[in-house]
Amino acid sequence: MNRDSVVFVAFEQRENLGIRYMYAILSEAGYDVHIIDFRIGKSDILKELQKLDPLAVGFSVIFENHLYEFQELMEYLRDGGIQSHFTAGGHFASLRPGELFSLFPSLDSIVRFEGEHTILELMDCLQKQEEWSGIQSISFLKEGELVNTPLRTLESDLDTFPFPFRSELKEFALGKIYATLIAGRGCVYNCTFCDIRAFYGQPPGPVKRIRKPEMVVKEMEHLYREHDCSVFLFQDDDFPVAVNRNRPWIEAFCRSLEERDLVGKVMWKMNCRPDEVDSELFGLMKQHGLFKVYLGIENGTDEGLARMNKRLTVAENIRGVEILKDLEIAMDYGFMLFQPDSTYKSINDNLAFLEQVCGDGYMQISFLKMMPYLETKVEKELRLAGRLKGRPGFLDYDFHEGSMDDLYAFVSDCFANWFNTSQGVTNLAKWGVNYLAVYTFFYGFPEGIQNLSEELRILVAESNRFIIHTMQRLTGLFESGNCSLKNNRELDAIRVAIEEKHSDTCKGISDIISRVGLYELTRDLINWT
Ligand code: B12
Ligand code: SF4
Repeated sequence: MNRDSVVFVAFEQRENLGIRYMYAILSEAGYDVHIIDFRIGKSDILKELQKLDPLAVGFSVIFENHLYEFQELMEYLRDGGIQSHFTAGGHFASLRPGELFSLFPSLDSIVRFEGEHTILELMDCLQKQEEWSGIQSISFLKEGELVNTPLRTLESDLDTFPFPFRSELKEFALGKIYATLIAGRGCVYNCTFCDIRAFYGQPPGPVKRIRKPEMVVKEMEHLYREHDCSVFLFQDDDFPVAVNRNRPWIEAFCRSLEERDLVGKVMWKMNCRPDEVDSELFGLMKQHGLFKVYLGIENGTDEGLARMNKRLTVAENIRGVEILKDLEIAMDYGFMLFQPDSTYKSINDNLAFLEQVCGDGYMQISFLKMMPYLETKVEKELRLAGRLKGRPGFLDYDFHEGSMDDLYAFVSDCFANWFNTSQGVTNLAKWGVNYLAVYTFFYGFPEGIQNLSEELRILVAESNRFIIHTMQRLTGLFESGNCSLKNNRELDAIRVAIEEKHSDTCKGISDIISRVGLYELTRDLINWT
């Protein structure tokens, strides 16, 4: 066994920053660290582990919906003869260690909540063959009983961690390389559907920590100069932009971008709440590279927002959207049209809201059903009401009205390609916007690009209106109570219309994306003539 080696098995559609922070800490301490993307499949993971024969394997269970794939993988690895210490971390692992042990009996330990300090202590004990059961923030089984050691205080200064480890960075668009990063961890709000507060609120220490702006920019500069990276996607749940609390942070961040000569050279995207959008501050950020904002809009009625404990109003949602449109900053948003207490009226009111904010095609429509993630208020309330169904990782609920379950089943099936696939309209429209944003940021806004931008907006506006009108028709049909899912010609016709519209819109958007790409290829020629 290689006693200096540790391997993380993690979902890495994008860089898994949690793992990469721990990688940096462990390699600074002299460990030989590896990451295996768990999507390569269990037999290749087994082969890799047989080759590396590490002291420990760390499984990153940050998404509930991967639980059973991890379960199968761990059993397969043990059956394949892997003897390493198995540990796990992430949201599910931290919040429900007991359930994780019953699902993954071959686990030796769980590292709860923030992992950097704990994994280092665990590795040091394992390497020196010392007792590790006294380490803080660990769970293990002792004679079949769960032991949770006291939780350690969250690191108050995130800048004491080394920058996360980076391997080969990927292209964003038009040859520009991107990286994900974080400026802070946690959130001061406590929305009923979100598990961030449960995750960062349980251990002692502040629920929200923000890095020093100069250190964030230093990391960006390092990525720009050493990895040729010019697009930055901040993963903070709530980027520090609240005007009353964070103005000095944003000003220092922008100043630092100037001092390090990054203005005009790097563009960045972040996530925040609509009530945090301020025209002056966002104008300043746009001048310093902000090109896109993901807004947690979530709902278009005041009752819905109050039920979610969003501490937001519809008017604030609309104001945030309008400011971003005025500043011509691209936008994306989260929206939960279906919720445990949805009524046909609330769905129709929300559709009217979506039409109001998306009818102009500035952004594409997409929506979800609120899922009861563990340890959220929604999960607890549904459990108490006896409405929770499904197994851990895939918890679900029925609506109050049975016909709404049919409506949701029909909608999620018919729009599955549209909303959820990489080649669906929603994703393509986002990439259309990204391509245009990258082009505009680096090469300007010539007439040809303006025309493509307008074409995209018109196409998205048409497809948005199609969604709204189809949804209004469907809610009417299902609300009437006489709409059966089986042998229903009207529904069949709607399904065909959705497929046709989807296919046409996809073609239109793909064509625009490829024309932006061609434009980039012929850019020098265009400038020349
Ligand atoms: C980036 C991100 C993504 C990226 C994925 C990045 C990747 N790895 O490829 C993308 C955009 C693809 C994504 C998708 C989704 N995401 Co997401 N995502 C995030 C986000 C915003 C940031 C993750 C991050 O970098 N955190 C910062 C690092 C430092 O923290 P960390 O990951 O928690 O890691 C620390 C600890 O957990 C621990 N740890 C973690 N793993 C391990 C492993 C070991 C061995 C140890 C010792 C410790 C340890 O130590 C780390 C360092 O301190 C989180 C929110 C959040 N704040 O975490 C949501 C979050 C993880 N996502 C979430 C969800 C729901 C989704 C989606 C289902 C959304 C959707 N509706 O489609 C999909 C699912 C993806 C899939 N295909 O299955 C939820 C998960 C809820 C849950 N309980 O399952 C979160 C928590 C957001 C939320 N509040 O709802 N996501
Ligand atoms: S939804 Fe956003 S604002 Fe609400 S608690 Fe989660 S991260 Fe914070």
